Amino acid sequence: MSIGNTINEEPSFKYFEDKKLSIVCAPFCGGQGKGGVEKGPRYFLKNGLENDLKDLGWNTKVEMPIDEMEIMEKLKVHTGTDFYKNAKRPNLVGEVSKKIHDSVKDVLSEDRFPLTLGGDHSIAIGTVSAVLEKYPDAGLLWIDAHADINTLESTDSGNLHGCPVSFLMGLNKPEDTPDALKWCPGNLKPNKIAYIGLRDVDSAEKKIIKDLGITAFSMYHVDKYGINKVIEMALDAIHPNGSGPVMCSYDVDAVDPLFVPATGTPVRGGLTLRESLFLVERLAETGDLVGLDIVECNPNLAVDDIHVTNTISAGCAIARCALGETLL
Ligand SMILES: [Mn+2]
Repeated sequence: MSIGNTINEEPSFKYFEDKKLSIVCAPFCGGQGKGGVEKGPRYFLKNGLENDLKDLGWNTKVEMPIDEMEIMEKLKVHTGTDFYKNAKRPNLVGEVSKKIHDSVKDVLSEDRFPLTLGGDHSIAIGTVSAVLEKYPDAGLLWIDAHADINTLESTDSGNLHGCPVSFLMGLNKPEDTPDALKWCPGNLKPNKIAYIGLRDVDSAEKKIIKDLGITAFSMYHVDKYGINKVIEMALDAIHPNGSGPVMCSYDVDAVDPLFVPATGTPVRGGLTLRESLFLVERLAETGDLVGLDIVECNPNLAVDDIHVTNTISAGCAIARCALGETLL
């Protein structure tokens, strides 16, 4: 395996040598039913994330492609009226993810690294699409307790934060795709995505993953092989020739709820805090990272202030480690 050749034990960013970065705020909760996840970007920034990234040598900017108050007003209108089959608010998700897409596209056109802060995971329809436009050969690491690959036909909950991968891969029939989501090219290939952290996968999703031969490492594999080996196998799957651009879409529910309690769909038996951080430290070490999402921090779901602090500080640490922070 040639991944070993890229090990240099120091973070590097081949595609962003000028170390310019934009924090793209995506305060959106319409891909699921629980209010509060739209507060994520505000809490990350309040926790000092931008300064932390400056301290790591990044020239930073903050982008606000969607207006939180406006979205909350639209949410009231769309909830109860915006349906497609079982899917809830597809037109709002489509409209918002397109705005996120356009922002990430602009960020990349300025050779800035896109760090997108959710918001729920439906926003990744926008971020990943934009990264694939700039880097058509990019591989995607989807770090999550869930596979988020339900189609409009297979989703039980109707919450579109459980469906972004199906849109990215074009798995929904054109006649099933709501107008507002038709902009998404859906050209992510099954051999260009790898999952890490799965432990709550619907039976329809298991079938899709098996039928398409998608590389998926559940918590079983993390236990069996260890996190480093799993990351290397995941990178090898999306870039069999050894290296290439890597986008990471990181749902904080991949992390065990002991460490990240304030998230919408927690599942026990997840990554430890160190495994969660090592994962992105290891990605930074490859130098191949071209984009990062951190999604699903929901301060409203914390039962006390310590839950909020633990969740937000874990999210910020994931961002810092992905962007060059090291222990020594
Ligand atoms: Mn997710």
